[in-house]
Amino acid sequence: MQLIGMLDSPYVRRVAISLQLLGLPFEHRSLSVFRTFEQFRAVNPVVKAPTLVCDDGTVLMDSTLILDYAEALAAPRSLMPSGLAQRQAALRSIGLALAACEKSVQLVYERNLRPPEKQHEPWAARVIGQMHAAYAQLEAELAGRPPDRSRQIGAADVTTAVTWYFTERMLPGTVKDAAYPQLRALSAWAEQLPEFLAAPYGDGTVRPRA
Ligand SMILES: N[C@@H](CCC(=O)N[C@@H](CS)C(=O)NCC(=O)O)C(=O)O
Repeated sequence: MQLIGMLDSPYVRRVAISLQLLGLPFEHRSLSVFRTFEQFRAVNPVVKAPTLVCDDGTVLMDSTLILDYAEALAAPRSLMPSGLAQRQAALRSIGLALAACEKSVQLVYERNLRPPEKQHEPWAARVIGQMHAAYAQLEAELAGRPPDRSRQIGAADVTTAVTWYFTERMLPGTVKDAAYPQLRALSAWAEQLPEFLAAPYGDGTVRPRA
């Protein structure tokens, strides 16, 4: 199967890292939804990253739906806990991380795609407030449930770490003074894992481990 999209997208990166953790082989095509719009459109007319072209040619989109398919393919291997309480906690963290991710991406688009005279500061302030609300809740969740570093990283921590890294890289001014020690520690640990190193943030291609 083929994963389409650039690793500077947190959505693409969470899929690239998760597919590796699930042991699923894939080819990565680092197409941009902006710079290579037409090439992307030839694969998926909706031009959404990530896009997954399955082995039978079916085109999937949306990172969470792609990961749902990947989990089914990889079963019984899974990045989600099986116990109900643990699964509920993971789903809550993933929801918070995806909200922080969405708000970060919205702010990047507001800042980078709109001309300065068309930017609407009340909207930006609202989005930044929502992003911090999500990160504050994630920080509290992590404080109560620190990741077990002796075990394989799970789905919630993958999405949280990828999202935090994206915000720090793309919107450094919004989080540099914020005290999120748990998020910073999670990110530092996760970014050293082989699956993260093989899918580095940026415009490169996933480098599968030998
Ligand atoms: N909910 C989607 C969001 C994906 C998304 O918004 N991706 C961005 C790139 S970071 C994109 O495709 N942007 C182009 C567009 O929406 O036109 C997911 O989880 O995959």
